Amino acid sequence: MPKTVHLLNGPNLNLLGQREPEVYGANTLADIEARCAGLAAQLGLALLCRQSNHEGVLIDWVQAARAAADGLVINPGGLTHTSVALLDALNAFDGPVIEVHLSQIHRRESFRHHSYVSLRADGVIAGLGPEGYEAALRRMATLMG
Ligand code: CA2
Repeated sequence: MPKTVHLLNGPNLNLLGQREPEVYGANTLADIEARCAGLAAQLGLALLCRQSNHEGVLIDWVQAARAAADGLVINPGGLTHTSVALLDALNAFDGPVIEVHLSQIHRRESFRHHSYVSLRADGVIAGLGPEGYEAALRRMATLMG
C-alpha cells in the first residue's frame, strides 16, 4: 500500500498566478498541484490535493486526514498567523506535518513572522516558491521510507 499524503492549501491560494506574481510567482495552483502529482507518483506516494478559503473546512479536512492520510503538507495561507483552531486540529493528527510558504515570510511584514502552525510542524519551508511543495513531498518520502 502506498503511503498517502494530503496537500492542503488555505485562503486565497486559489488566486495564484492571477495577482501579485512578484510575491507569489506566476504559477497557478493547478500548475503546482500537477507538478506535485507527478513527483508524488515518482516517489511512490498517493497524493490528494485540496484548497479552501474557509477555516472550518480546512479543519474538517485535517480531522479527516487522521483516518485517511499518513502525512500532511499544508500551506495555511493567512490562517498561518491567526488560527489556534487549525493548530489544535493539527495537534490531533499523528503523522508528519510539513508547513510550506511560497514567500519568505520572515522577510515580510512582522505579523507574518509568527506561525501557529509551526508549533506543530515537523518541517517549515518558506521562500522557495512552488519548489517548496516539492521539497516537502521529498521529505515526506524520506520520513515514510
Ligand atoms: O507565502 C505563502 O505561501 C503564504 O502562506 C501566502 C498567504 C500569506 O497570507 C502568508 O503570509 C504567506 C497569502 C496567500 C494569498 O495568495 C494570493 C495569491 C495571488 C494573489 C493574491 C493572493
